[in-house]
Amino acid sequence: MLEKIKEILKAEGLESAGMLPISECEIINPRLLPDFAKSAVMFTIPYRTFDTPASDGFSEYARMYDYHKFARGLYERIVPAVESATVAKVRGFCDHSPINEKLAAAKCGLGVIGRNSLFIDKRYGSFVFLGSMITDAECEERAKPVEYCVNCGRCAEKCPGKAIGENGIAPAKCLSSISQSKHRTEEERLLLRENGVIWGCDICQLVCPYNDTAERSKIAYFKETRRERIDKEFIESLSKEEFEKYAFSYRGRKLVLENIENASGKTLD
Ligand code: B12
Repeated sequence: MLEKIKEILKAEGLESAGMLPISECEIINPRLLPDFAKSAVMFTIPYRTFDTPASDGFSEYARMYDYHKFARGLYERIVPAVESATVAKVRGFCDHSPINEKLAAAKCGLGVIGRNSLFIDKRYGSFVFLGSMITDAECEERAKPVEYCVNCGRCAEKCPGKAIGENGIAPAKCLSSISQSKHRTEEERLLLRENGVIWGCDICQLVCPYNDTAERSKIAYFKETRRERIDKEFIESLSKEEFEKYAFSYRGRKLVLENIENASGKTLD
């Protein structure tokens, strides 16, 4: 079963996949869990295409077309193929998923969990998105023991919000979370400004030694849509339809522009 699914994913340029029983997954959003769920297929979607990181305040995932849309298109193509190849019921997720995707990928043995709480793929480092397919097939694979990074501590040391502790990240202190929030304190705005953060944050990934030797993504969707520079003029110039192709659109254009203004050092009302 897993071998057939791997072949289908490989034809899409996705080379790393594993499977585990649903009982081994941490359910974080029970309402999304299909009632037929018996197993989860996890796979990685590499998105690092850069050599030198951009410095305009937009994190890597935000400077290319939205990965949720990539996943939607992918599932439209592969779910029917997986169902007919395996006679199983399948539902695809990415991010908005019933399970803790990082933990599930680690339990499939695809890589390790970093101190920054992110999943680190063996070949592509942490700049990978995770896709999950929940199926009604009995799982022949056993969950692997979770492996962790070497704990060099660089991510915790460099995290501007001091969000990384011994037990993972405190989401409320993570600048990625703060940048996406419509309600933040003046202190949080200052933290964004001082660190030039506009949308999402990659600091804990950029300092991670596992990313030093990571391979680059070969996926055309990310390679072709990545923008080297994003600024106020660019955001303002986008039509509604173009704007909505980016992941940052979900909070509206006003917040993105407000964040750009904030990072430029201007005081906001
Ligand atoms: C909610 C969420 C966020 C939130 C909160 C993150 C969090 N750790 O809770 C915010 C907005 C901060 C966020 C940011 C990012 N995210 Co996010 N996110 C998710 C989502 C939807 C759920 C995560 C979750 O709740 N997991 C379950 C919790 C229980 O586990 P945990 O994440 O390990 O959380 C632990 C800590 O938070 C800790 N904890 C809780 N409170 C406190 C308090 C203190 C003081 C301490 C020390 C610890 C602590 O306990 C938890 C259990 O061990 C997943 C998709 C999914 N369905 O899994 C994507 C996901 C994890 N995100 C992803 C990405 C890409 C990012 C960003 C890199 C985006 C960016 N560039 O800004 C950043 C990275 C920040 C980071 N270092 O984690 C990818 C990660 C891929 C990978 N390689 O691992 C995922 C898997 C989405 C996907 N399908 O690709 N994310």
